[in-house]
Amino acid sequence: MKKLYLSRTAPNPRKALILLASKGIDIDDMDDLDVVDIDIPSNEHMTDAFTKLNPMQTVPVMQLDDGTVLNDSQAICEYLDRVYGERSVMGNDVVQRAQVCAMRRIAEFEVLYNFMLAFQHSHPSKAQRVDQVPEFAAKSIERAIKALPYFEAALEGHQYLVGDHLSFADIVLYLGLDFGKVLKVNPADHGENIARFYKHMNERFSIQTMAKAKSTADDA
Ligand SMILES: N[C@@H](CCC(=O)N[C@@H](CS)C(=O)NCC(=O)O)C(=O)O
Repeated sequence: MKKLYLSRTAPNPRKALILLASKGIDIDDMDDLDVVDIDIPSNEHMTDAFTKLNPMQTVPVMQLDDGTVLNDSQAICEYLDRVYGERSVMGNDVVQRAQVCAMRRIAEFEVLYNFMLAFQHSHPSKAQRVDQVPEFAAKSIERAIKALPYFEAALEGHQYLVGDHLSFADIVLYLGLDFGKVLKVNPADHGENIARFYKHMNERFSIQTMAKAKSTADDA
């Protein structure tokens, strides 16, 4: 049985959860994959057993049947995309794959990563993990915000960033915008297209919606 170690509220593990959900796959109802919930606030990712699995002490981590360990969200999502579901969210032809890759990297490095840096340098829960430079937080938020007009323009007249279907670039941009809310950056304040995009994605993939889907599945 494959194992996927994750936290359902942290952005990098959420990439895998949303990727599968976007393909109509309920992660808690897969025949060949077990989910192992890791509680970051209580440092479950710092235990000896987990550190042996992933010396980087981060989630998500996936362990395949033969023991192979994938300890990066992009790698795990590439794997999940190829193995599960019909349509690839990484793009369905050479050009689309390249476009999704470009958009995904800009969303990741300019938006999500800068918000994550701001959080790591300002939140008390990260003080032990990060040598915090509090002034860096505001600068990182500024840099993330500076990238938003690019996405506002890309979404003009389009529901998704690449082509007519949801892609992994949309998932990463959504997670970046969603994480920005933790830092009091409201997507609705950064253009009509971003506001519409965020609302649409959030209706499908918010932490609350996905938790509800899980509890409904559990209740059934
Ligand atoms: N490169 C890694 C980064 C993963 C990462 O930073 N995960 C965060 C959650 S979003 C984590 O595990 N943080 C643990 C901590 O901050 O102590 C990936 O994309 O998988």
